[in-house]
Amino acid sequence: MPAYRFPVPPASEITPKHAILNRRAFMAGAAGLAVAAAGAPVRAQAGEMLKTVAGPFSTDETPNSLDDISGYCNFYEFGTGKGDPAKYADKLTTRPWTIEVGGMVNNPGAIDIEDLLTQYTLEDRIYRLRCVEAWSMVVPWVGIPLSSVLEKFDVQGSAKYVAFETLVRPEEMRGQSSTFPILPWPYVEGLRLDEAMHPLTILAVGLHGEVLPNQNGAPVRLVVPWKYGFKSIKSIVSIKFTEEEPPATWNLQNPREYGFYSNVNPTVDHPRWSQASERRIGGGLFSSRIETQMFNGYGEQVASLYDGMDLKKYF
Ligand SMILES: Nc1nc2c(c(=O)[nH]1)N[C@H]1C(S)=C(S)[C@@H](COP(=O)(O)O)O[C@H]1N2
Ligand SMILES: [Mo]
Repeated sequence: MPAYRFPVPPASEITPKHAILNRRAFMAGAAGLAVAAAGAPVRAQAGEMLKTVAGPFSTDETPNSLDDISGYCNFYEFGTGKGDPAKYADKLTTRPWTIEVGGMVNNPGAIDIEDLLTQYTLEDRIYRLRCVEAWSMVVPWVGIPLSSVLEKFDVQGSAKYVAFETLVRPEEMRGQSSTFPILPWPYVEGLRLDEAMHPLTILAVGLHGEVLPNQNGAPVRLVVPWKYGFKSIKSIVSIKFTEEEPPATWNLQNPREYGFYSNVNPTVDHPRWSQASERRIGGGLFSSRIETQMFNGYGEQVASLYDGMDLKKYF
């Protein structure tokens, strides 16, 4: 693989300060309505509107509602049930928050969440999210290309991978305090350098135009739309450049069922179920079954990253 060269964003794409409009008063009214609707999920700390611009690569499919996206989650730090994150993630303190950046870089340092929100252009990116469990959603993320955030750390030429880690804080993450942990903590993930720097790959700080609900990975999570959902690690506190392939939680837990690459691929089944189709969340009992697309529909952008690779072997 050739050494990666960072694209330099034109100055016009860098906005000095982003106003974050406070929508608390409006949301206070909306929250009243949400409580009235029986069973509506709690949206922890959402309510602040982010200033965004339209980003590239959005699908024109209809996005799922904020209630669907924040009510049906995988975030095992808060439990294994799809409703557990919505119930328990409000315990998570998301300020102050920094991501340490290190490993094979010439300028190690940190990313502060306030800087992410104020010093970068926040883009709307409507992406399909395909979970490995064969359900999917359409999520209107608010995010920043990961490559533009990592550029200033000056990656060394011999780096080949990027390793990510989630917060460990059992006092606030009840799934981490259980005697028999369901996963080894911290939750970790990794990407090849060219995958991490691909323009589709974003750090998400919001969805539906608002600050990210805690259960969706506040204050900042990765989104890699052509891979199964579990690669999109939540509540990130560390990013490291490495020469060796980094560990990935589901691959550690069961390497036969979850590979390092985990590209969405309808022709490579999970050992226990088919990956050929998916259930689109939403519409209650009538949620529809649709065909899964190669690379989750992003083949035009990413297929060339895997030229010459046997995707049955590197699943
Ligand atoms: N830290 C952490 N990140 C995580 C997970 C998790 O359990 N812990 N679950 C993953 C899985 S399996 C999926 S499908 C997506 C779900 O994201 P969403 O709940 O925002 O839809 O988050 C991924 N990121
Ligand atoms: Mo998933």
